[in-house]
Amino acid sequence: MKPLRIDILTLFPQLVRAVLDESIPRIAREKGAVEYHLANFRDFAKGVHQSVDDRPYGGGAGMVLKPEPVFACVRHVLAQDTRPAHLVLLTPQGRRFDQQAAIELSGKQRLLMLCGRYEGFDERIRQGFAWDEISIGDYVLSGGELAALVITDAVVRLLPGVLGEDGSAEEDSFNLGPHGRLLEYPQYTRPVEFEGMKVPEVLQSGNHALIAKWREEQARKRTKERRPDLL
Ligand code: 6GU
Repeated sequence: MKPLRIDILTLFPQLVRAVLDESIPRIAREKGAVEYHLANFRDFAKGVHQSVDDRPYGGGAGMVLKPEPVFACVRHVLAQDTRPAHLVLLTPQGRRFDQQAAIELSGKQRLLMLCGRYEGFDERIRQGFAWDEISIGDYVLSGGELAALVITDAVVRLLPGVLGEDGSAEEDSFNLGPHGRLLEYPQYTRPVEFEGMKVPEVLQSGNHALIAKWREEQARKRTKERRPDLL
């Protein structure tokens, strides 16, 4: 299988690179499951100041991302590969990102993510391409970079071979694991007693049927207490 190609268009490629160079995003790349390409749309801005933003028509606070450098950068990046790209625009106005969306995006051949800054995008950026507009939650970030990294992390860990074949991804909270859409059960490792807190006897019993039953009960209890909306 060809690696998933992820293009991230950002004014802060070093910020993005720093995260992709660690932990699971890095391992995913080293295993050949994904390739990352960063582009800075400031490189496509004209004039000595290479401005990427300007004041909003009609007045108001803040600055707006100009269409020209973004269009030029998106077109340049798209032309670097013939695979069809799924275009993601990071914006708090987008559909809410969740595990289902991560699964969906992990099935694409290529993702192109545009990270905005400032108060917004010129509306013609929206109109110019068939964006999948995505938000990672109801709060305001200063730019799309952290959202693009959240999505990248959630997606690449789902790619075949990245987490190993032990079902780690399947058993995570929110994935359709052995207990359905439930939060994870409590986990323990050695020592068997730490500062007076003991590992439950059942987990030391070696009785796999009993352990599975206990874990399912715990997952249900935890979900009921913390996230009843999932039940
Ligand atoms: Cl995708 N972008 C920004 N700027 N803020 C956000 C967001 C995205 N998702 C939640 N808040």
